[in-house]
Amino acid sequence: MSEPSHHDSSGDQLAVEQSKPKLKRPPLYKVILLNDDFTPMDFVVLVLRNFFAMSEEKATQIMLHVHTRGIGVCGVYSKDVAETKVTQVNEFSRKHQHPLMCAMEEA
Ligand code: TYC
Repeated sequence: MSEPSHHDSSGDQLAVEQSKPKLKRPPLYKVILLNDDFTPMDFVVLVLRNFFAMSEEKATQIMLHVHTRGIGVCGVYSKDVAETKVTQVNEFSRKHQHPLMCAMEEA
């Protein structure tokens, strides 16, 4: 940014720093599921339907993607919403004694 010079009442020069407009959008986060060898496929589909509002078809497609590729994206959210989903899914999985892992990463 430029640094225009100003004069005060005594005539001395003052350097006035212009503030930069700070307009960055808040970051978004991908909520991801990780594959494991133990969680039943039906349970993963239930999680995707209940916590990510997916149809049976979409949930099955994402579950199979994670099963074959090892990782997959459930959705993209603000930081707060992503953190809540990760906590809810992991608590739900532990409650049902499954090792399913849900995590988040910046989109
Ligand atoms: N690999 C699991 C099985 O064969 C199914 C599974 C899919 C587990 C996706 C986790 O995120 C996952 N039962």
